[in-house]
Amino acid sequence: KTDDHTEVLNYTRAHSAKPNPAYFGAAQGKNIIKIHLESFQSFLIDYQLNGEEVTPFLNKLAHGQEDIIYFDNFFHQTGQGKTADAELILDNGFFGLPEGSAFVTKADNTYQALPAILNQKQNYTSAVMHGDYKSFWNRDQIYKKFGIDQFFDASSYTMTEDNLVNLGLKDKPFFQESIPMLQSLKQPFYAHLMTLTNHYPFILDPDEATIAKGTTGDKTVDGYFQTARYLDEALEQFFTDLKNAGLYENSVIMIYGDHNGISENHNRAMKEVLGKDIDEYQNAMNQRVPFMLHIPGKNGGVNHTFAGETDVMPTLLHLIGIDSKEFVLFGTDLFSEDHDSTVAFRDGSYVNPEYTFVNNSVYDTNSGEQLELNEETDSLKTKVNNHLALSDSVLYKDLLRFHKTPDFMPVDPSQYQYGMETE
Ligand code: GP9
Ligand code: MN
Repeated sequence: KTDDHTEVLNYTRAHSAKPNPAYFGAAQGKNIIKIHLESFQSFLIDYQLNGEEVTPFLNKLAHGQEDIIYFDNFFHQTGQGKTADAELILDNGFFGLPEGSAFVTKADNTYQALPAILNQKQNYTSAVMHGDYKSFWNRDQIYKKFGIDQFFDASSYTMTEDNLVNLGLKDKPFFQESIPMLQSLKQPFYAHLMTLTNHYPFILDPDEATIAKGTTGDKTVDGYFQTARYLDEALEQFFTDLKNAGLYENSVIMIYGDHNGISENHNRAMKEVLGKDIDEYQNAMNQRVPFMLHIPGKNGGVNHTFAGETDVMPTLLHLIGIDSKEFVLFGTDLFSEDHDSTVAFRDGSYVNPEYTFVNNSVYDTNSGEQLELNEETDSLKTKVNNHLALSDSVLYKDLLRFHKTPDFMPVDPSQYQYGMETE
């Protein structure tokens, strides 16, 4: 119904944050290289295992090397759709579903996704690169709805047995083989590179491991350090290769962790790793994932703003010089003075600089001390539930069918094809 569309639109328009003039259009015409760090949690940054840094390159980036802006209070907002939820959120600015994966169940919906918007408004081309087969998570169907021009899936890479571990292609050959693909794209481009090695069950060939395993006795947690180190090395090489290929200078580099890698089933081992009890407060803190941005011409450093994955799309649109307010987006620009720093989790929990609300209990975000529920935490709870419900109605009721906005045409999925069609 169009009433539902109006209700959502009134909400997202009122909630949206106006751009920061110092950042609006700052990256206009630049390529966007978006790097997905599979299952990477922020606790790894600066973590020392037996006195040794686990991810030395990412640590340098987190401390401003390469003029990277590191957001150290950034949280994932995914649900059961895991990677697919992270992709959905980052490219559409609303949440995945409370159950299942919208990539699979809502592929027939209408979308107004970032790749299509960048294409229509600023003439960008788009590509996704990933060392798994194209139908996983129904990507080959939904990417057409997002207007993704090219999808380099496993069939574009060297998938020999030596090159495979965990869910697919190892990150080192993946990045290496992606360079010529990036060079083949018409500029400016929006390219999304999705890594895979740091994925459950976190296995790595011993001859490729350059750090010892953890010593908790929990195989998952112990292996996680080795695959995270491998990813870190792959990323460092990729930065070098991007520079040598002449692709670094003219590009925004965006790095993000999609969701947690270590679930609550591993609390005993994580207590040993972090040196503190993993109660529900600490579990919420553990949902931090890195978010990093290199914007040509801007200085790097640590930014402590509380934010989540829904905030990425409005931030990118503004950096490219596109007003986010005309689209149906639930996050707010990270650089805006009006940024909303309450981060909603998929299950209705939330975190902001003051309060961490989980399972109807509230904690001081800084100290972890339990607090009494109060008027403010109650009203935030209502606000978060309403926020999630309105986001869900976009998907459940396919509301973008009704959303018309200037200079944006509905995407025609039949215009896109990825390799040989099998269906
Ligand atoms: C598979 C990869 C992993 O292609 O994206 O997905 P996940 O298991 O993290 O959802
Ligand atoms: Mn994932």
